[in-house]
Amino acid sequence: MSKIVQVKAIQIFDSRGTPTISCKVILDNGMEGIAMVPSGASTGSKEALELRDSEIKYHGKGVLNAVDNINNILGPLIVGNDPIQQEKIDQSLIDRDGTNDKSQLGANSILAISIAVSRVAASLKGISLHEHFSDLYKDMTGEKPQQSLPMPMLNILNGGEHADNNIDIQEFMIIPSGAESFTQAMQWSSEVYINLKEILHSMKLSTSVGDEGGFAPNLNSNEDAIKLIEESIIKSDLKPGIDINIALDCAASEFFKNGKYILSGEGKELSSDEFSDYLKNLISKYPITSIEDGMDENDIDGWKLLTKKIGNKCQLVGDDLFVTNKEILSKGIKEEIANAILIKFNQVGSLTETIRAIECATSAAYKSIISHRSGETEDTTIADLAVGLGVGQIKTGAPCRSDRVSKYNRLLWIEEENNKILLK
Ligand code: 2PG
Ligand code: MG
Repeated sequence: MSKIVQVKAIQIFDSRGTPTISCKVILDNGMEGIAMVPSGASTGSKEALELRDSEIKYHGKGVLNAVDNINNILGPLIVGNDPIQQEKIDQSLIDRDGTNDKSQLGANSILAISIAVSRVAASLKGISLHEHFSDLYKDMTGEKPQQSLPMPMLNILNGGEHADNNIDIQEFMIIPSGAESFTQAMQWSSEVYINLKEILHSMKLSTSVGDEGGFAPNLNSNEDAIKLIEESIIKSDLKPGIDINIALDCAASEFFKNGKYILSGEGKELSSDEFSDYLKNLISKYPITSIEDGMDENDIDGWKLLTKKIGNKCQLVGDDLFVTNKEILSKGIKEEIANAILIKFNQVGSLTETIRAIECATSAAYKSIISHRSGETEDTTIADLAVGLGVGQIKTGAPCRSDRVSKYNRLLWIEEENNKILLK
């Protein structure tokens, strides 16, 4: 048995230039696992706490206290443990923090260790990280998942909190559903992305990009964004609704004020009923097969309405709604709201709890989508998580910018090296 001998963290930077944590777990045989923690901009209010220093330095966003918590408290706590015992290690970190939302020592500190432990455990076993995740799921649930390449959801037009334009919906994604391999899915997506750039350029619209690598032009309405995407699919000699579908992340909590959905870009103030009709109208006109956070995270009646109206025709994904939290998801399942969950491990703050949320979704026939955050690093762990657990879907931004393509590039290698792991 190999043991953890040292856990070491430093402060690094994410794709927005904001500090985040990098953590190394080192074994007695010299092996190392390294992890970097992502960070969101449109966060759910029930997410586990991301510990930030409240000093003037780094605009109050330093993570030096969280780094200290790793180096001085949490790291020493797990020295001597076998890294294969992920659940046991995660539980001891959670217990040492002792709060429900990890606010004592920080979800970012706990997650950094949790991921680094999994990475070094895979090296120790001499297997790929996705294989290791598949084993972990089996150890925790008794069921070995069928590994698969996930269908990518690529955010090619950014609005909301992720861009400085006037578009209220946060993400306009393409899903290359008709592709037969991950490589083909990425080829089509990159062609659509470049064609969208050419169309925007020819219309004299901005081609600079938002936080997730998608373009961020000013447009008259959300519907105009969808029309431009449809046009760029056609310009790529692909068929909207057959080769490529469209997905939205409304991130509706960001524009829900005093009981109304305020679409300031198009001068509309809508009730829950009206906004659910607005979305229903969009899916009837365009090949939209997935809508995330179509309602505010606390507008449960709105969610019920939306699910009743379009839940049988469209994937309805809870992100801010469920925050990768098994308990919150279970409640939502009972209330029959949404039919899918977005999985972001930093929303809950450990690998074990992330896997439990996925298991809970699967057992209720809710779909899971593994997701990046808008603030990312070159860490590619989510690519392996999507494959190892065979969840079938990943969203990790545009096919542009290293923080986004690093995940897609990892998946291209997994496809190349595993001819038995197919696109789901
Ligand atoms: C989302 C995410 C990722 P953020 O809302 O789904 O796209 O954004 O990380 O800012 O919460
Ligand atoms: Mg979201």
